[in-house]
Amino acid sequence: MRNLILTSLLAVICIAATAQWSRADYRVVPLPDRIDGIRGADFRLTDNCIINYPTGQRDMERNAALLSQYVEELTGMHLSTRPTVNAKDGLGNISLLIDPKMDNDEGYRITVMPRAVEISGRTAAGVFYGIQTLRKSLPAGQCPEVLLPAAQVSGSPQFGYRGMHLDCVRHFFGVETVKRYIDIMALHGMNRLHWHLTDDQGWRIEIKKYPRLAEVGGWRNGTTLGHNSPVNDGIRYGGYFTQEEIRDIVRYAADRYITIIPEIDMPGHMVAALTAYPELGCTGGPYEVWGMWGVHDDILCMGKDHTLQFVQDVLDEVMELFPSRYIHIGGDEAPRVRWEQCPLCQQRISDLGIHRTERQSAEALLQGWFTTRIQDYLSRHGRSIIGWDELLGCDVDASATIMSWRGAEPGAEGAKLGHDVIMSPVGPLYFDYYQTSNTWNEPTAFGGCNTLKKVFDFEPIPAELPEAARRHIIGVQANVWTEYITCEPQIQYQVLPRMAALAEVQWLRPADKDYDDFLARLPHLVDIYKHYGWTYRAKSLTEKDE
Ligand code: TNX
Repeated sequence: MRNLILTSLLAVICIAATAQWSRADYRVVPLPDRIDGIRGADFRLTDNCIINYPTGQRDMERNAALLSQYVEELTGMHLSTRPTVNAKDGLGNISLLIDPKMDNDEGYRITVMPRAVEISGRTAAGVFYGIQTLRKSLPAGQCPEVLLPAAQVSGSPQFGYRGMHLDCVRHFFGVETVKRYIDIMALHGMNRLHWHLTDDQGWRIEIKKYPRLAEVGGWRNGTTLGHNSPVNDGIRYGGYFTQEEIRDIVRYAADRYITIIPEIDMPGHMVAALTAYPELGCTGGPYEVWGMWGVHDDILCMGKDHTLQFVQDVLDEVMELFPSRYIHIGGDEAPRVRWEQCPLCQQRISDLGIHRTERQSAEALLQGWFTTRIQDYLSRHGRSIIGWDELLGCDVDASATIMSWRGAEPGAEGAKLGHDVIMSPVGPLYFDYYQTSNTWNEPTAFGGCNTLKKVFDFEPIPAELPEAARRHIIGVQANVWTEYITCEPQIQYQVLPRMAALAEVQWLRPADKDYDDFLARLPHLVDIYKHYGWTYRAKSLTEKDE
């Protein structure tokens, strides 16, 4: 008898414990705009539930499959999916629905009723964000049943452009790592991957017309140790993505509503290409794929028609691979010392009738001329350019989107001039920077100190920006340069949990942001990181911001 009582007591305690563990909590990261309780019992999510999607809609079918995959990864429950046949299908199940009456293209609404769950969006992308919110509200760990409190939960992003950048040049990361990066972005509700594919230290995209770009330009003979020390490891290093791999990654991202924006940096950061095709430079070389970090004096020669042809040919293949409306053409850190000395570049300046102004050198205007040609070429193909904020100094047309990296001020200036702007200032959005001022025992980083709180507190729309310019701030992005990041766990360490703070910046209206509240919601998201085996900086959850 005593045994029986004890066992029953134990059972009750166990059930109570599991019940607590297996209740969904909709206060996820990024926080939904509204969570309104509905009267009635919890919905019981078990593996008897089916995920319905509208018949004949491929993207909704994929959404259903992804929801099923996420639930299984987190809880072990296997939910099957099926096209909806009639309204009764909803009973006891989860239904994915398109609701044209919703106003934000990427907004979502989750309605949890005692006997049915509906995830709606104006578009399939919106439904996907609803799926992410539901996913993040689940416990991470084996459980046979989750109780979903009856409620209506809705959210919509503040910015249409919610980006992360990844430099696959300074160090090379393969298909699997990029796909996992995309998974991490999807979990955080982000939709643009700015993929840095070419630079002085390597050319990482196969171009059929110029095979030496990847074959020769894809490899360097060694890498400097430390922050540009005189010691080079002498180890040949490199790699590149084949076009087939790129297509695969682009599709993988698109399935998760992430557009990949490729960056082909020009006219600077081109030493890898010059090594492969020395005639593209002013001096004719020889050049060597660079094993140091920083800004190199050798850039594309503007005096040769061949250079312009080369760039267009490369962009033809890039456009073929990437359906993105935007192509990032770099434009940063292009020293003009070679152009100043190069007779062909000087000839071009005089042929074009370029004259220096009080503000700009003739060579700065030459970069403007080049950029405008590329911009025209791409726009004839229905594409638009994004360039780094240096473009503002080259008199480019206002239809160029500016990526503000040397602070938020260039972005504010650009917006006033009528450019669309993406904010990704070094402080606090360079995730290759340290996350603490106490750098002892941190993995080597570029420098700086961009804490979790600084990221959270960032306001992409500067307070003093005039009303008319505010709508030009179309988005916000964090950048991950990889001079000092050599492997995937280190990428994850640099971005997690700072991406969580960025997600709140991208999704929430400023008045809804609350750091303490964010910190209270973060541990559950971190449980999900742990569950997936991702590396993250645990100290950021507890340390006081200096
Ligand atoms: C500046 S951001 C660069 C990159 C470096 C980065 C390091 C930009 C347009 N140029 O080439 O990798 O700093 O943080």
